[in-house]
Amino acid sequence: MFSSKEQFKETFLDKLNGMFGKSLEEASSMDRYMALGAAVRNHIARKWVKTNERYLYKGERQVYYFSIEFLLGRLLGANLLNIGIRRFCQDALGELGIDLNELENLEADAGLGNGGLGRLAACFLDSMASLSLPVHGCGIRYKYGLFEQKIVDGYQMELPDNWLKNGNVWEIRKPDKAVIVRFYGTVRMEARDGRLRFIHENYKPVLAVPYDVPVIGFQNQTVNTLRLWSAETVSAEQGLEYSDLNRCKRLENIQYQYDVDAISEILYPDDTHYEGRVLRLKQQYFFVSAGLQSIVRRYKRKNGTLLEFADKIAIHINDTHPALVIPELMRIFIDEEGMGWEEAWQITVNTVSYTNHTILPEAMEKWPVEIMHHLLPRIYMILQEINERFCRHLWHSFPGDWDKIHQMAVIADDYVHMAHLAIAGSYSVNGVAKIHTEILKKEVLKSFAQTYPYKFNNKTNGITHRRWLLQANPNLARLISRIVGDSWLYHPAYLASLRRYSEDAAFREKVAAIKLANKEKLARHVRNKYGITLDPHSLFDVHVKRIHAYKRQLLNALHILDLYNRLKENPDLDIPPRTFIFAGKAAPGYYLAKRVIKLVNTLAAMVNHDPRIRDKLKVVFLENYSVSLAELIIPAADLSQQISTASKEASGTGNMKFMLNGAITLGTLDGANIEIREEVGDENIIIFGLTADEVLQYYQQGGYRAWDLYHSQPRLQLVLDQLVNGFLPAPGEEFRVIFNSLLHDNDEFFVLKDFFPYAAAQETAGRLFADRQRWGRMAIHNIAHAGFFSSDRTVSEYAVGIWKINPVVIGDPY
Ligand code: DL6
Repeated sequence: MFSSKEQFKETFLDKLNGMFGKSLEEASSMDRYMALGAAVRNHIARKWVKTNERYLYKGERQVYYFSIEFLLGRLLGANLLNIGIRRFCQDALGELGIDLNELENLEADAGLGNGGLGRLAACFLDSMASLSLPVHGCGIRYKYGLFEQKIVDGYQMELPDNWLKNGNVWEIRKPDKAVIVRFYGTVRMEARDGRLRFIHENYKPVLAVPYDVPVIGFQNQTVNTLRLWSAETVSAEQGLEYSDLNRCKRLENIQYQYDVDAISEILYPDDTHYEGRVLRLKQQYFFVSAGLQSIVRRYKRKNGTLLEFADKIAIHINDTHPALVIPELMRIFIDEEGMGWEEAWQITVNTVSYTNHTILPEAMEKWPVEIMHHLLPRIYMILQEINERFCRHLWHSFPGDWDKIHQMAVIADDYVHMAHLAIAGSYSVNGVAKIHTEILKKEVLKSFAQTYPYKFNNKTNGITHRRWLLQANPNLARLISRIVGDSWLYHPAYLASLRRYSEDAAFREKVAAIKLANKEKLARHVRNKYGITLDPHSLFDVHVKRIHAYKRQLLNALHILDLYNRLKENPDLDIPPRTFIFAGKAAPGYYLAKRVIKLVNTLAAMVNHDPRIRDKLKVVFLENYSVSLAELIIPAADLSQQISTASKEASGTGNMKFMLNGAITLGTLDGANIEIREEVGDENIIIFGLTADEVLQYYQQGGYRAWDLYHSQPRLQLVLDQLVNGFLPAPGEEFRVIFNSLLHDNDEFFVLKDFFPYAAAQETAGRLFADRQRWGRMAIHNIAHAGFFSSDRTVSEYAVGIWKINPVVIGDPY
């Protein structure tokens, strides 16, 4: 621990001198940020080493959480909070004339993820360390994170996110722990010592170098590790075997360098569309192979044998992107460790568990056999063997039912089906919200659930209340602790004790005052950045998340247009002033989603400048949605739009962050909204629209007749016509594609079908908001019931129900 402010200041100044050769006066703000980060990292270094030693010594089961995305955001603020020295640092730096907030804002977001899946992984890391659980992350150190979004003329432009340009003070490069990953080549079989051996030859080696990032638990002694792998060319210094070295020399040319660099260069910017790109498969195998090689190597060094591997190691795969852990573990066990198939398979299945995050058919990964075979010849052989044995096994469950076996096969119709592989090769398969797991079991993966009922289970998602309340909304966090004590920090379920204060008018006032201050802060940001003035007393109606047809930003936009029409017709329409806030990125190739962004910006340009509606409506689209921006927006929200087409959103986690900050959900009965309703009760949430069963039934019948709605509803007809008749201030046929998707393509996501129920729900929201006392009660009920949605609860359920691990308490290292 820093013994005093003086000692802290001395350490900080030493770092500044040592790292940059500059005095405090000479140093730039960035130098100061880097020096502070380095001081903090040094500060936890001993705990980090001790945590690793303790894990090794205790011999308890370790979990490795493999994820192709970790959407971490900034780390300085979170680390200071978790260590428990934020206030102390703020004061000490203040004495040096340095503003800690300013330094925190200089940090680049680690945007190594697209959205829900990657952010969930980051929340889990925080909870795992805070619960003293021996869990490590394994992923890719992308040189460029998710693209930076700029809005130019209302259109989304994508710029590279060069987040490492100033270096990353949190990571430690560990070249001595590098391993080689092999691509391409051929496999030769050879009989030796009475055994068939598989020799992978003529491959292209890639050096996987780990960068370790500390994951600091909340006010405990645990510092876990997130290991991110970076691809490098192989060179002589790496101490390679002679044969590898020769091959590398031959390969040392520009193309080789280029191919290798590409592997960890960029994060693929689409989370809902599977794309069969070779580079993506390379990324997947790259981190899977590197991660497993290092796990097995470490395990063997300690234990000598692999006999108890599955008792001591659990590998969790975050969706199917890391599903190659299954054939790769088999390869290591069989080819490198000399195990027989049966033994290797048993250990593999007992080691691996899998989370499914989507039922969208277009997101289900399947790799063309040709690509798999060419890129990973030995892995493909193993996949063939897995498939053959799996199909034989299915024959016992469904004798003679070839159709079913074909539907469930790991390899079928020239594709490798990754979800099928993940289910066949794991002991646990979980969905991420009750309804999602039910849909998996009853619809999407029904035959698998019949075959392996014991594997399927639900683990409703969660978020870390430390980042999303304590850090993002410190005034509310302080108020809560003053009123009910701070046990909620360690046991978020204790937030429930706030419930009775919903009847306390003075407390409601205080909560409302904090909300107003957060809204003012956001309004200042909007004014400074966009020159738009927002009324902080208006209803802040927020829709922030990836832009996707199923998330229905379009429904929100059409309703704004309808409201605008009605307000123009009747400027005295009795609605509370509203500020519609949007943010979110569209995948660069997702044409329709990008048009929706343009539509929202077009509405903003029209509405914000129309004097006739007298500031009753404002629309803003905040560019470059990120974890940091979410931390600014969410505490300022009154209404949280969670309006996906029912059945499509596996869980959602934004919904949880908003309720934790006292926003009321306006949502469909989809994903975790259903469980939010169970927690807060019907009277504290606004629900509308088709249910998942109704949606699925419509799909079975081939949809509904969108044109009938268009012809029978003049209000809706007007709005739709306005998209294409030149009413909107945008060039020519800009929104024709949206019009067509709704009418000619028959409204796949039921935007028109849910339009009037949505408009009615919005009216309800406006009415409730106008009754400040009622709204205040609802807000407090939402905060009080958010404890269930802490990722501490979720991760505890994984620990007990899937991984079968216990906390390992790390003793005080000082
Ligand atoms: O489980 C985390 C998150 C869910 O909350 C979202 O509902 C879901 O859409 C998201 N899925 C993805 C894409 N997944 N794949 N593959 O991000 O996961």
